[in-house]
Amino acid sequence: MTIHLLSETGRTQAIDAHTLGGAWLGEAAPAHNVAWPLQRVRAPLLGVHAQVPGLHEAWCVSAAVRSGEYQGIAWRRSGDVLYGVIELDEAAFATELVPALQAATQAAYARVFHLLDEQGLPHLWRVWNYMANIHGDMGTLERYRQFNLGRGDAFEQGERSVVGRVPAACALGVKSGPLSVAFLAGATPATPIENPRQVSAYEYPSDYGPRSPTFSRAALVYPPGQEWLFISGTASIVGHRSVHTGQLAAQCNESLDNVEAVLAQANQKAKGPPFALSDLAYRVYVRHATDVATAQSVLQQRVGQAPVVCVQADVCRDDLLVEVEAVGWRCTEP
Ligand code: 3EB
Repeated sequence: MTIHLLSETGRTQAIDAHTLGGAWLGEAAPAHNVAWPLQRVRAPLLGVHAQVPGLHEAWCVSAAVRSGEYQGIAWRRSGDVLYGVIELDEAAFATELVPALQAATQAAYARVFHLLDEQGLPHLWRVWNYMANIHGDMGTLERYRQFNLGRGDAFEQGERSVVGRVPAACALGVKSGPLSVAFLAGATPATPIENPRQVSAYEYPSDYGPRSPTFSRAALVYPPGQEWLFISGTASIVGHRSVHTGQLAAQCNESLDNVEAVLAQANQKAKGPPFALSDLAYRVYVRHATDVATAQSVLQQRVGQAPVVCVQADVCRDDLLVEVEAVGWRCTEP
């Protein structure tokens, strides 16, 4: 498995035939349809990539792929790895009992778990979550907290643990659009990694919502002959508290201190030689588009020539200005 960043014109039929799935980053809709499951990340591209209408991040494989559709999930699998995308219109889930976003989230994850069980690939490795208006309903129950209720319930009903062995993830707010969940899953469990500088998200106190978020700080996963490291969305949080409120550069550095700490933990469990910060590929979410130059320069100073894509999105706590996620990979067999 490899990951490719492609402009629309960089795509070819040969690439399409070997793509498990991927994301389209950018505010504009992609000009062409693709046959593979595609998550639209409706977030403006910033910085060095701002000139192109959008970018594909594609997960490519060498073996044959098989495609399917299950209750709104577009999926492809190759061997024992599956990538899927589900986008749900919240309005279709409105009831009087629970908020629509909570119900939609629960339905999305219930369908994902059902598909994965049916396909014999029950282990979620990495999940990408996007939703509109993430800080909405602050007066009652903030929408991100509604999302956490739906996700946690679905994990339990799908007979998945909500602590310990949970997937790497991110959860961001975008301006508009459906609830969008993309995922990579496999036949073998991921090795979850936590950050000693932070309280595990699944143990956050109830100050952050009635149900703690269901994700690990990182996950090591093992497609045949490979080792992949997925570092979850990582922000300026120490313990369980947000730090450096209102200070962008300090939040960037704290986020990278956290990425570094997660990397150190991962390297203790990794099979191959240690991953360095400069070995990873990064996606950075900045709340304010005007912050991108500072964020990009702080980041690039610490990660060197590593690829960085910056987009505008809302980090799930309203006092956080930036969030950094990363992925690393290598072959473990010649
Ligand atoms: C944090 O550390 C920042 O709810 O899936 C990061 C990664 C965050 C994933 C999620 C949330 C999620 O709490 C927010």
